[in-house]
Amino acid sequence: MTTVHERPTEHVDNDQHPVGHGRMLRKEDPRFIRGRGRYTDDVQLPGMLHLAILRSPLAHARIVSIDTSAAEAHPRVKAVITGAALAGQGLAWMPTLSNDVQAVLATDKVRFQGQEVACVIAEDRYAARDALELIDVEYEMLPPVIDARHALDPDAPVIRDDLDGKTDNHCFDWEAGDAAATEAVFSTADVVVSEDVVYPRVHPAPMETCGCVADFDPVEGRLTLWSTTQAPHAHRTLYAIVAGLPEHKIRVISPDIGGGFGNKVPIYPGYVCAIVGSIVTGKPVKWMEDRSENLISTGFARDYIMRGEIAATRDGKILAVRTNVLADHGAFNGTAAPVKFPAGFFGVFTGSYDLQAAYCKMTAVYTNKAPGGVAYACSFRITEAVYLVERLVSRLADELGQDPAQLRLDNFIRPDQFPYSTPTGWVYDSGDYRATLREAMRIAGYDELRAEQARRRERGELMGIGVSTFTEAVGAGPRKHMDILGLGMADGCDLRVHPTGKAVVRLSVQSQGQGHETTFAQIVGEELGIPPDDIDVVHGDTDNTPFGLGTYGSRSTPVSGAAAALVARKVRDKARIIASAMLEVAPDDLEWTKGSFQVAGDPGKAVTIQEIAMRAHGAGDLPDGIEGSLDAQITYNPPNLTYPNGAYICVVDVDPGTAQVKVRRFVAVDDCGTRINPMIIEGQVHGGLTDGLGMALMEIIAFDSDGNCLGGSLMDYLIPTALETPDWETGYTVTPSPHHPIGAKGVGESATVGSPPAIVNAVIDALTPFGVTALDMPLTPSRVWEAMQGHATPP
Ligand code: MCN
Ligand code: CUM
Repeated sequence: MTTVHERPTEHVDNDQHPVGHGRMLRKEDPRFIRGRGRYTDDVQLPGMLHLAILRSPLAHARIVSIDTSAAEAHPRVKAVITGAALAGQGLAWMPTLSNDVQAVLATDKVRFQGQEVACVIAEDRYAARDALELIDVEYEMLPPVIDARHALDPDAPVIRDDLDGKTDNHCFDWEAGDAAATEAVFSTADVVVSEDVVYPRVHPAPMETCGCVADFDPVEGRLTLWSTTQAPHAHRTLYAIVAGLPEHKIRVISPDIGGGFGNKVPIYPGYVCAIVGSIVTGKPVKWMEDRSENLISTGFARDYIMRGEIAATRDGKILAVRTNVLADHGAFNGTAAPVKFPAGFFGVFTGSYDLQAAYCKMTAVYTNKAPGGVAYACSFRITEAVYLVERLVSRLADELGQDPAQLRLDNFIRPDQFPYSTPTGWVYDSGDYRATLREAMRIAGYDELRAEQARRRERGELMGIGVSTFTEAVGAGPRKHMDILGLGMADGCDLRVHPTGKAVVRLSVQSQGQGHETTFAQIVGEELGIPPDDIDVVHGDTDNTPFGLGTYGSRSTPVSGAAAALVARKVRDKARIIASAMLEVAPDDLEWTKGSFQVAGDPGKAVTIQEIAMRAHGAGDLPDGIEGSLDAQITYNPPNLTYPNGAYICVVDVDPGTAQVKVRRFVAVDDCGTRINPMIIEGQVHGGLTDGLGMALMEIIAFDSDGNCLGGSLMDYLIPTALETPDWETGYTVTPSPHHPIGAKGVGESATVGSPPAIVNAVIDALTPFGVTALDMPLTPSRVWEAMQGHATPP
């Protein structure tokens, strides 16, 4: 049972003014609950073959030779493909979403354990796997670079010697803010607190692993690809460029997806191998990775080593934040981030605070680990930024002897300061941060919790209270600032209204579990007065949806949600003209009440949207300029991102004997502007909080010094179960986005961003009697125990 406290006083209550049926049950759930979902692995085509990938057992090694003859002789094997074979077609390397290149199949060297070396295509999945054992690869081991801190050492082996003239493991530098102005503030500040913070490498570990079915029709020259992708249109364009096929000959279908969490944004070598395999064999080819392959080779998240500093006055006015980051990008820069944002949106590390100055310097390096970096509900690296600043602010509160909630209340950007320009160049749209934190404090009973903590400390019990507050920047993005590989980040939306008034809306984003088939029907239903059940949502198929950049960075509601509202308004404008002809009055004399136009002052004279739709398709003349339908299409280019915020309070108990951390209570108050479906929002928040709990307490992709991945199964890579997960308590405030047509902001990643610092702050608070001031995730019993003994172990 989850307690849901939600009755803020000073804000609109979205449960009373829902968007198109508010808390309606999810339209997609009947098919999921009854086992009728259709996932990539459910696709079965006549004559379909199966592909398996041979992966490197070593983190860094030169390939001396590959002998595939025994595998080729296997009676059920149809083809064996190596990097050398791909190189002949110019396909051994592919572009990544960050303007780097990545090996499809290794030709020269392997650069991380689990890297793709060769693939087998066979009549069934088992034969393909068996034949992998028959491939003989001779490697010459090279010393690996595992610790990013040593990647730039002068004697470090060069990982990317494939890049022209590359003599080190430097990937990129990035900076934001004003170094001199920040130094000026720091040099005169009363108090400066600094901390080294590691956000370890974690993995999104979606329930469904990655895979695809490639079907190349040599007669039509047409490729159909069912694939686990969060961005089918962007992927299609990339395939078109790489394969030299025209886009209209490529159809990418992203069917039901069992969780993405950013893991399904990159293009993986397996997709390319399956496409090549289908072209080579003339048959459809399926590739589905297993759990270990997913964990060791696909897009990871985080891996930031950060040094943070915060400057303040003695009485608690926060003045500036400064940070230096070492980013571990693995062997290839496979991050998916807008081109001008190589560090994602880490630039929002100034948090929700009104600062005089801020500066960040970042160095990204290559290491012998899997590529990726942007995944796991990260809001493009805002997770790392929020974690850093929220650790610093709590640390500062300790240093000043102030309450961490009060220090935040005193330093927030005030409502009258919006739109607020941050020292690192973002323009926050709206928020009432104090109201949000006060609501969290009210639900938690903050003052009583502090009193209880004092009583328990007397008794030697280790109770901790952690606070975190955050501002996210979601909804990438204005196309003049943001693109991925040159593709501007706008979204299309098509709306068709059938003669009987039923509608179909086609989106360029698609759901991996977020409930788009419901919420987008609600948006259109609200705008047109059509019941959401009468509106079908089509997504995830490039042949049947308008171009757009896909679902990640919680951009669907901010960008495509706006597109859906505006395309519906376009339909309504057309409907008004037809209604004016039907009612024989001027269009301006009509009033729109949800679902119908009526003559002003004469409510008896009205036509419903369904009647208008029938008229639009009916016999006889239509008003000038109206074609025979209500259909409309738009492309929406957002003027700014949206900036949701939240305030989280966590209560933990640490067992003094075993150092086990138990999250006793967790209060999350989120503000995502206008709330479309409060039930879906709660689901998103519950899931995100559980992600955050996992990262804070147990998840880590670790490596030994040889580069062996120690997190290659769910026995080693721990994720939370119902046993560790507390009853989440959620609440909300509503500060609509001023530039979004319905005032909605994104929410899909908020809780993952905001919860880890609340939990870590709570554990450090609990350990105050031991003088612990810093501790890195994951807070496993052994690590907490070490801290209690006075020495923290580095991750
Ligand atoms: N919503 C709403 N009112 C708002 C904001 C959102 O009702 N004011 C609803 C939306 O209509 C949508 C859902 O909440 O149904 C999430 O919306 P949004 O915040 O726009 O995020 P996206 O739809 O773009 O989803 C992406 C986001 C990301 S980037 C990750 S990572 C993540 C997340 O969603 N992956 C998920 N949540 C996930 N949830 C599931 N079940 N599976 C994933 O893979
Ligand atoms: Cu960064 S995980 Mo989501 O953006 O798909």
